[in-house]
Amino acid sequence: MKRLRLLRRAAFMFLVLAVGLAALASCNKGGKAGVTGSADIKALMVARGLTEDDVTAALKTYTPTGKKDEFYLFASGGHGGNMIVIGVPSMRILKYIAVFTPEPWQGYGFDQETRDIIDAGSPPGHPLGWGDMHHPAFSETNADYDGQFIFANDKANARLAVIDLRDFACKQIVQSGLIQNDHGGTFVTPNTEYVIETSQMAAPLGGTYAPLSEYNEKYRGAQIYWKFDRVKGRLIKEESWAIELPPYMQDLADAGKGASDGWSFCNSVNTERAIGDLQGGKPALESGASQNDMDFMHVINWRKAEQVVAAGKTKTIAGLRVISIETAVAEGILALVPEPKSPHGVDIAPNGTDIVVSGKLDTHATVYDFNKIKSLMESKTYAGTDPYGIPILPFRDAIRGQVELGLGPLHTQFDDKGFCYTSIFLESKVAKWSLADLTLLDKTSVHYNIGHLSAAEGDALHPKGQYLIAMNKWAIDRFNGVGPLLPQNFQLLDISGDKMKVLYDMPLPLGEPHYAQMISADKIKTIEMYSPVGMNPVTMQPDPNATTTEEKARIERKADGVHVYMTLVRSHLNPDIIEVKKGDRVHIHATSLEQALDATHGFCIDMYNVNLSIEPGKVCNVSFTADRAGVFPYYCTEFCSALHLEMAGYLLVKPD
Ligand code: RUQ
Ligand code: CUA
Repeated sequence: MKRLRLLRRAAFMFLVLAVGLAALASCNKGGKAGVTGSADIKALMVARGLTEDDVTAALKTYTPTGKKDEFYLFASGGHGGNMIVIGVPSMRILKYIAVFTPEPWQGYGFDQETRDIIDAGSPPGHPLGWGDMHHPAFSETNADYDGQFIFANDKANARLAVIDLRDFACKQIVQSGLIQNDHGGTFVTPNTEYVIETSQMAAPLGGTYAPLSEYNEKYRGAQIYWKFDRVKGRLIKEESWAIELPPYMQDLADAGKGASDGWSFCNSVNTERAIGDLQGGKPALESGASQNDMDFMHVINWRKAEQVVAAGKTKTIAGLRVISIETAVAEGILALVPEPKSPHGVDIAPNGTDIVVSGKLDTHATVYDFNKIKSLMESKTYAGTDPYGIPILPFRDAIRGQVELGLGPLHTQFDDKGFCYTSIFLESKVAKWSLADLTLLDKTSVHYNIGHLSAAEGDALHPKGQYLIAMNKWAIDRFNGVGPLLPQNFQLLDISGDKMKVLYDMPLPLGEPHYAQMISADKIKTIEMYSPVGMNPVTMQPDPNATTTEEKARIERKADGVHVYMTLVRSHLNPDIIEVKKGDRVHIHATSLEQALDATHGFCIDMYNVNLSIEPGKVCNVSFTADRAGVFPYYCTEFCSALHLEMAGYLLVKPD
């Protein structure tokens, strides 16, 4: 089997090389290599059943060893709770970044630092063991990705995470206490002033109780503006605020840019305010929420809302300053615009004025004109108000036009040439259309059930074009079977020409990715190690428990237990024998003395669930109670050197 696979791989590499040579030879007429090459290629193509299109696609994605990718794709890992980093166009997985879910290889959720991160976003005393990551968003400078941070939301528990792109590690998780879950996150304002998070299921704000019979009066949505401190790399709750919204099911949002900078837009479904209740003989939520022909986009002037907050016109709920609907209406910072049936996705075009919304139960993409919306708000030209007194702008006067795309349009991305790409869920297609003339130009089949799509920097001020990823749910027949739980399928499309072309299928077998953002690789500047020795990876500051030279390695008995100041360097741990008494609290402070890129160590203690990843220069702290007597070997878990197996020691727990 293995030999067959190797042979096949060798054959394919040869094919690719040969096609390359053939291409060269045909430019350089008279070259003999092309003739032989093309005969061999033909034979290989026949043997493997490949068409010319297949070979062309292979040539566009195949990335030989040592060659790097042009783009990074950061995809949410759905209920895997992690973020998946993929190179484009090779589609090679580069890293799973542990975020909402503990992950042993990275030691995430095992050392004190990362446990604290997870705990901070969990209900007190109830650490959450998973999350449902939905929408990643890069930090931005002047509305373009800057490659410094990426944020993501956990829809299930209304948490937000901050990931530092210097070391591809999660540094912070927050939960507001205001809302119960959040589909509409994360969206970043053009200079990362705020990270926007919006509730999905309405509930009494602040996590209190009210019966569903009081849904219309007591249940509310909210949009939270999390203040981001770029220097600290942290979301600051004390400087954040929220705006109360009606109990519609708020959906995705987007922050304005260019002309619409200072504004945000959030669609909603269930303006019917249905609550389900099948047991009570009422229609299911899905049908109750799909009665109206129009739902509402929420238009928010956040720049003005900021001033309302500064003027103290807020109430405090769960420690967060909240602008009430009443105040928002009185201050003219909130309006609604009708949106065709069950909208999904609201995407601001690079021009800053076109706002693209798709209706899941409508065949069009509707393009709103920000300037029209703004002047309707300024002139107070309303078509009415909703039950909460929020002005509704007239639909026809707010739009620039519509384009018919197909059944179930969802999300739109943009390229560098003025084209839009919209996912068409029910048809399993991507539609390419012209923003200027609102005309459909091309449609290509993807496989299948496409949700989001992601073009290179495709929602920034300056999209890059070239590639697009179709994020398809459930790869039913694309790959070898793995049982009933199907992987997802990311398809790479070439969008550089007039017609889109599918180049590559990539199974994604961990969680259900929702959205991804793609960034030019040259914007990502990673560190190679934590430097100088003794850095705390979360604070990126020297750790107070660091042991910066091996001479300082020691064991100290203190009032709160046994402290082990350990160093790791190829290929030994010091101390390599730890003796404690049964019942002792043990605190390990492990410091890597390495300052080379290829020198990661790990540390585990058998049967005590202790597991750390200690990259060069890093400090990890972990505490446990030695509640079982016996002899417990410990060792380094990374294959770090020829004598890696000998990088080990003993924990001796003496019986009473
Ligand atoms: S949503 S498939 Cu969860 Cu991002 Cu549109
Ligand atoms: Cu250090 Cu293996």
